[in-house]
Amino acid sequence: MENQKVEHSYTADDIQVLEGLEAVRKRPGMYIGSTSERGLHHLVWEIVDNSIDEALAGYASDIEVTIEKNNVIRVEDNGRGMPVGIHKKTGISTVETIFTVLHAGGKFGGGAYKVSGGLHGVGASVVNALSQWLEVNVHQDGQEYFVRFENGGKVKEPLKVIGKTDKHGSIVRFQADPQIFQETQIYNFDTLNSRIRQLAFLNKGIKLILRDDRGSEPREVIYKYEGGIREYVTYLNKNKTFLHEDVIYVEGIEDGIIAEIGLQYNDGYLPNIYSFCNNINTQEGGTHEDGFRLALSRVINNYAKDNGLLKKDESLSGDDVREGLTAIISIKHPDPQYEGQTKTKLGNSEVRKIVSGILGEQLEKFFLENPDIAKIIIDKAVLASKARLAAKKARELTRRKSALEISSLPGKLADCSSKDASECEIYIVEGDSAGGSAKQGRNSKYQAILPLRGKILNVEKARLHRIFENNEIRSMITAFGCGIGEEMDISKIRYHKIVIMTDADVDGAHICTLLLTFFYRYLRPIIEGGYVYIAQPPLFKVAKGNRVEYVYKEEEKDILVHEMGENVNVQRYKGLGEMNPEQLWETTMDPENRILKKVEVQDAMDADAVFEMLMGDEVEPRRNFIQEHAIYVKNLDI
Ligand code: TTJ
Repeated sequence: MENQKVEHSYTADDIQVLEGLEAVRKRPGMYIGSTSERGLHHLVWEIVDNSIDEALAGYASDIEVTIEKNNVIRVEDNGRGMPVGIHKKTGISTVETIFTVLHAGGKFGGGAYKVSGGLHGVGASVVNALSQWLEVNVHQDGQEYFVRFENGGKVKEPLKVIGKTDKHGSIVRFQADPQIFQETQIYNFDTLNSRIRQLAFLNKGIKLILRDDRGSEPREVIYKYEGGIREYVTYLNKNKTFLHEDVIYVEGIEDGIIAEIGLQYNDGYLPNIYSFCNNINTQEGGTHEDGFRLALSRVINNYAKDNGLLKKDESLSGDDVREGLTAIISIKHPDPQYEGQTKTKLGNSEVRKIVSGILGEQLEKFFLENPDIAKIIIDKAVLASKARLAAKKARELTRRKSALEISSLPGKLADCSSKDASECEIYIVEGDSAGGSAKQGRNSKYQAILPLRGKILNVEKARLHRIFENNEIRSMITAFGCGIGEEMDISKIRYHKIVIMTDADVDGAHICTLLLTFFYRYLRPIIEGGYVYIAQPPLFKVAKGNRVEYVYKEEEKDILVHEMGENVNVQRYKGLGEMNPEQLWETTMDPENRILKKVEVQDAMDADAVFEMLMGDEVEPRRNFIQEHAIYVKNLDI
């Protein structure tokens, strides 16, 4: 059969279309957040979300993402295939419309829960606008269709049939435009991998494959979780000691809103609760989390009282019932409203009651059917409550000052002379000897130095009053000046840059993780406010004659050595202590030369999530893990 062409003629609409895509190219940040590495990866999610929608609608079971050589991304699903007919409004094929009309994505799906209509759902046309080229293949009703766009979304030739097929589904391939993504066009396997795994957890039964064809050996991971978020909770708790073997799982649907909750208690003290709406991590919480907390407190308190585990006039607080709790709350909503600073707080008020109703009813039933598990959970909450009361009493007895009131600065702190927090920096330095060099090398007007001795306390393993007792932590709290936890006041902070400076080795990365976890758990506003940085000391000093160069990235060493020719001297820095004060200033502290990595909330969350693994007894997996995943090894120029 000869190739068929789909009717096409240019209309006034086409011109408008191109103006729309031009707007995206002019201000890409408005559509994908940024043109950094993060924005680049965003392109992938914009496309994948469409396939997820098709799978959630029940028409696709498999989604495959491939990083091809040259950093071309390919996404394939086995759904119905994007509609190929002429679109009434635009007069061109719907496929072309999807890729050339801004915000068109959501209107063509047909699925009930449009992930692509959510927070990031700016649509496939944005990806097209920001691509050097993009190709679409649709397999549908025996025909294979094809269309290609170039130079930011200009159609090369209208959609046409290119052959026969017995498959069905959609395939999109694109190359990000280097003119737009000037920082990097290289995809990070780990970044794609962790989000794809998360999508597999959040959408049970969908098979998600990630392939990387860039290396000499292709790499492939396949995810398919029949248990969905039940398995997500197991995964998050896998290195912890759980208090009951099976994850408690409830699900329900009401007014078109699907709610799923998985929870399991471990023997730790801090909660690990993550919530999602339409696969988006609602970091600021919202009505689904409120509903969850309401039901959890209500059911546990009622059951405890009814069964004599708690006196009638006593009650367990929210903090008590969440101690050591790992939970995922995932809802799918046809019309989500997001609020908050980062638009990651779910605002739909009807959701509170729906989630609390579903969880309340089913958790109550679960407790009645599993009294032994109910008792374990309630005993844990009662213990938490007792510990909290005891700590409060002890505080009152000794009239210990709250964190905010502790006034005298720690003796180890070499403070800066400026009192203008916006220009002040504090370096938290691993070890006394590096601390000494930093003190000598610093600019004492605006740089303060706080040396830490050895490892800081693992805040995951201690209750709040123990944390207050830890010297290293007390030093940090008093130096920062803003208190911690509930009594924190970010406006009192004494430094707008808090710089973690540790050795560029595994132990250094470990200390960094401990610090990030502490900040994430008890000082989150300093991370959200963008005050936390990680210093990047150089890995090598390369010298020849009078020329001395410092190298911060492993890959750059060989290039430089090659460039400098023969008789070069290469020194590997194993620790900060190997540098004299001048070198430390020059390479790691001088704002003119230094490289600082700004810590994002997600980085701290990751540090927190991998914590147990890092704290385990086995050294080897820990070492490997840190080397593979240490976010603090990635560089960023400031
Ligand atoms: C919409 O309703 C009619 C049948 O097809 C439905 C649809 O759009 N399905 C669909 C779209 N499946 N997969 C996509 C899709 C896949 C990728 C990789 C990219 C885009 C933009 C859409």
